[in-house]
Amino acid sequence: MTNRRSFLSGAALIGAGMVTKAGAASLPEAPQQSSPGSSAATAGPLAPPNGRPYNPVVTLNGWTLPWRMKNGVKEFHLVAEEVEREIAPGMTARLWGYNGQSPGPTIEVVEGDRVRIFVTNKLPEHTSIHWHGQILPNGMDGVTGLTQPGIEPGKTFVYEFIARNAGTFMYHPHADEMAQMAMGMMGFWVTHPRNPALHAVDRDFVFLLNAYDIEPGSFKPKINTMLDFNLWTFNSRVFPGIDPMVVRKGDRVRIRAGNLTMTNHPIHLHGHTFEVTGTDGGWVRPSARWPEVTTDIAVGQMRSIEFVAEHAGDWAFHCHKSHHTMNAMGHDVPNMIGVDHSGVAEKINKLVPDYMVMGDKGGSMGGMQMELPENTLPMMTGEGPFGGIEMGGMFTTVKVREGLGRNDYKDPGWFKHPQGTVAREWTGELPPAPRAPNAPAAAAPKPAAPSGHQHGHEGHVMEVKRDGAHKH
Ligand SMILES: [Cu+2]
Repeated sequence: MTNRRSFLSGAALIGAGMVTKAGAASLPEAPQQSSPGSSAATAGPLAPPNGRPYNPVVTLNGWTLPWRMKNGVKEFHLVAEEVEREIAPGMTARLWGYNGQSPGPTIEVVEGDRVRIFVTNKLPEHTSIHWHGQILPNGMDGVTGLTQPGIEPGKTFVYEFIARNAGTFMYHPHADEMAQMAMGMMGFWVTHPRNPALHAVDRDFVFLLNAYDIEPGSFKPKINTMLDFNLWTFNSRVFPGIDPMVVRKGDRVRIRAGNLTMTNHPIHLHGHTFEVTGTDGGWVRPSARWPEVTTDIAVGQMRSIEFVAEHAGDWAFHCHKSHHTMNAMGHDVPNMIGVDHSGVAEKINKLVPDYMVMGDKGGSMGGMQMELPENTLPMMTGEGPFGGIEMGGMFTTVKVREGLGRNDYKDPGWFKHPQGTVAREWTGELPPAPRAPNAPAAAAPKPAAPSGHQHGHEGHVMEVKRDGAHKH
């Protein structure tokens, strides 16, 4: 089920999708990921064609918005509109977004740039854009009713300010905010340092944490949900639809995430330690950084983490709330582990022929063949080289490989482990496994087939006295 997506180059993307919105008027073009059928592939970095130089970012399953340079001002055009977004192969959502996609395209500028952004509203209700984290004139802050009137359907507004501080930002409506953000209206913004050598990294990935509540079989999110979302997404994608972050061994890597969901996400990287080098307010001084493998990103926050990709492999990267690595269906079921259904299932089958016993050996559904309603996703999914990965939602991998090209972001396939470096079944002698003091004797699970010599006997319990001395 894992796709190897082709990465579009920024140039190809613009060429294919350019749509002139304004005719002969003075609006800059609004490049588009045309919808439906818009690509959810990760576009490669978009090298700046003009203006000050910078090291472009890569938007996970997204793209960067090209601009027009006019008398030294960078002009962008965002169009708020209905879009179709493939959440993962097998499920498409009808969302609201910008320029054909949700999230909208990433905006990249340089510290000190004068920026002019035209916002055209093609939605059925008014909207606005708040430039989350920017230091700007109050009237450019995008809060409907407080700092500007709403942008009515069919109207275009213009925002203009200087991108004062380098760092990591977001944009989203500040109009009917709960509904519009639940529908997918948001985007990433990176202001690069004036000196491209400052904070330079080899690979710089960005994405938003977002969430949807879409009933299996339907297409539109429920917009009044407060906490009980069933699709936890990176850039409106769930695993296995999220591309891997492909890096070259030895690269210095930055991953920036912004949280526009309604709960926090402890984001966890395997196989490496990282430091938080950027927050909502800018760069963290080197003396104030400390090593982590998980960093919590609270609601409304942005975090940049950095690490050197020293260890080759396919390293899991995910939110550590286990429900956030599951897809739609079945968060609200009882714990059936150890419940013996054997007599009951037969009786129920007489009434309900399709009734299945679920969960009596744990929650694993990896091997289960269950017919899903149209347009939804299995809860725990994804095939890896060793079988089912049993993940969904906010999960992907950082794939570290030797000798990749500088701008090569193509999925290299699964990691080939050096011989003898993969966990494997043990069939030799076993050392005794000490158990907690006063633990009841466990009924040892019967092995399916005898597999070599078993040490000890069934029900063998080793007592551990408080002083640490062992006795049988
Ligand atoms: Cu989470």
